[in-house]
Amino acid sequence: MKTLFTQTLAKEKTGVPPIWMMRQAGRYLPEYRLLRKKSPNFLSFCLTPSLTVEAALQPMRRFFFDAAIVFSDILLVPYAMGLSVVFDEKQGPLLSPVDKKFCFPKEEDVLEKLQVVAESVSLLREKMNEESFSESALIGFCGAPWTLAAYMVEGKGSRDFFLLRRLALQEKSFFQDLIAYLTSLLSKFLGLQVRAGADMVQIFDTWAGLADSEQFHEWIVAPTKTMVDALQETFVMGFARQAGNKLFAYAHETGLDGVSLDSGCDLLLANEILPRDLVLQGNLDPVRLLVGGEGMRNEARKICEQCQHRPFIFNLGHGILKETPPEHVEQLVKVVREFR
Ligand code: 1CP
Repeated sequence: MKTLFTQTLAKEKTGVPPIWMMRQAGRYLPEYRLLRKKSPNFLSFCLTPSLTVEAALQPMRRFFFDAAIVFSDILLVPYAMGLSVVFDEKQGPLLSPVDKKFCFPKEEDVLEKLQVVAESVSLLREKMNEESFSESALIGFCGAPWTLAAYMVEGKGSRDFFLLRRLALQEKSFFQDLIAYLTSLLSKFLGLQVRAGADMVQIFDTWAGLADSEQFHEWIVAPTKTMVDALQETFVMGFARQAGNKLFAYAHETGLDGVSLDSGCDLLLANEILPRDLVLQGNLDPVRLLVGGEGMRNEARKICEQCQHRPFIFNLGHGILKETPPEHVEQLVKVVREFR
């Protein structure tokens, strides 16, 4: 059965693009906020497949997106590596920070702990088939080595990740080891998700914009290429947020099948300069979705128009904001589906 999503994965252009949204499951949905109460904390929620599957299905039932994404978090990997990871309501994620004395745990032990994510993927596929979403794709994901290193070194979210950038320069040999370790681990982690039933995987490099051009090549392009090579036949999408003009190298040198674009990226220009068979994904500003109305609808049509002659997946430029009215999401899906 050919669907918009599988056609796009096969790098065909489809006219009307398939649509899903980063953070399509989560706090903007009242049913998620209710479900979330069934677990004492966010981490234990992510470690309970019956709950993660329900969370991933909620937006599918409302909006019939062309793909579901497994409900998990990029910081499950540092947790599985033995770091303390706490999601604080106000401060966001808090981790026990690593430094050059960090002892890397055995890869098999970490992957064993991450097996729960593969369980979420296979249970989600099963439930999607039962609930008439058998034609929708299933997306697996992980954080990129650079972005995970950012949280692991800094110990929390940050605007500029100063500790990360200083350590990458001052303790280069340790940083090299950290990135190499994560690159190998994450390749295998994505492999687990693919074997469990993921049709596509996305590598989230949320903090790619912080790397200078030398670091971008060393810590982002090269590790991404290693991961793509390890995943062979798998369809791999990368999201190097705010990479600016370094996106060109990211698209050309990694072997990625597609790139997800942030809202700051000029889609018309990206369409012109990036390879014709590269799938583009993006890039409506989440604030436009939050505000809604004719402004949102016009911008969405413009995005569809600009990419109608290449393989393209409609998405946001970053995750849905928690204040977003769900009705706006419904309206956006309608506009995209009606695009001609
Ligand atoms: O209690 C809650 O509901 C906590 C909010 C929340 C949710 C719903 C967090 C904490 N993570 C998630 C789920 C999540 N995280 C998903 C699956 C949901 C979906 O997409 O439908 C995914 C794909 C992620 C990925 C993720 N987590 C990224 C990469 C993408 C991005 O948004 O840039 C990052 C950077 C994180 C870290 C993280 N987890 C949670 C928060 C609040 C943050 C950001 C912290 C910061 O500001 O640095």
